[in-house]
Amino acid sequence: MAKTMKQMRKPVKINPPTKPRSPRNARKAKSVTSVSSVARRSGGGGRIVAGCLAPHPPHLVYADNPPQNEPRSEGGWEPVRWGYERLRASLARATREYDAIIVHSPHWRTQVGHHFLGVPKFRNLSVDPIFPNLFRFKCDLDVDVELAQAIEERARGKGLVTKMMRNPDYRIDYGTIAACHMVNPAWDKPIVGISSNGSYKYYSNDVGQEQQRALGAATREAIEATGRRALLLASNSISHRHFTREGKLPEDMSQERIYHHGQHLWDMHAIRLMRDGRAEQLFDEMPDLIDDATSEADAGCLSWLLSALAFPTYPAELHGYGTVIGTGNAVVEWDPDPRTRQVTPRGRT
Ligand code: 2X7
Ligand code: FE2
Repeated sequence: MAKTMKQMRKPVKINPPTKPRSPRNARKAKSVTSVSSVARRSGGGGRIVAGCLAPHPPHLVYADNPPQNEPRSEGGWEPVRWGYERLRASLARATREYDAIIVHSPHWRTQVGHHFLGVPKFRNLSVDPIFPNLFRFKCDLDVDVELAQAIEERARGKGLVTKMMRNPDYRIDYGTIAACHMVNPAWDKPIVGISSNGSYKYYSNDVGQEQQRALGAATREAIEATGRRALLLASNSISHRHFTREGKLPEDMSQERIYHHGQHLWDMHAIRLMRDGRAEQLFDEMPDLIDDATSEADAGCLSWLLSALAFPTYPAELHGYGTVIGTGNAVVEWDPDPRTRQVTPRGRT
């Protein structure tokens, strides 16, 4: 009954789930438009070069010691940082050039609508409010405002509440910066920043899911219409139960481990679905992942990405996995182009 009440307060009409959720029936009602049919209609020639799960713990940037970040470290969290090395090498292969990075971040939280960075340049100091000891990053970045606007318009056309963020003094959140930095430390590409709308928490997981499905489709259509070669980043951890006390030395890896066995099982299950090419099942199970693993997927980033990629049935490449203060972080890449797709052969995992 509580769920029905919440659905009645839903602000937009985008395919509310009509049956109780279960992995088998949750997405049967409507399938998204296929990539090829949209491309044929737009004739814009744009495409998604890769879609990545690109988690953003500020610890990763701290451990990398880039010149932009003030605090210094002795390293740490290497399994995840090696994953980012592998992802960067994969994206640097021939024919994989991209024009812009589109990043969806949990730490730019907007309660009313989906917001998009709408200022061409930002230069400021971004400080993590929880870990100011680890992340004080001098940010200097360009925004592809035209692409942002194109996504915003299409999202609005699908019934979502949207807004272009035009405040030039806005401080870019660490979820956006950390993911972009780990993927492209040269910062030589413009970005499109997308906020995380609070609908999963304010309404329900199902409402959040449907909004991200629409936002993902809008993103894909805008990329194709504007002719951009785009790299998509979903900036979130998977399981997200984290330590509540920091040790004397944050990078002391003798203290780093998963928080709870159930969290590990959910991380492995989600990764398996990605590697199996079962994106639709992962999308359907997202509400359970969110509730059972206190997952940061309640920000909608991963659901947005799966929708933008039109729910891949091809396998994703896992570049790395590791915990950061107990949270589960996987660096994963989907390559829509079968000519460049490289996937490590699987064992029993
Ligand atoms: O924002 C984060 C996170 N998602 C995971 C781990 C550690 C810190 O911050
Ligand atoms: Fe986070």
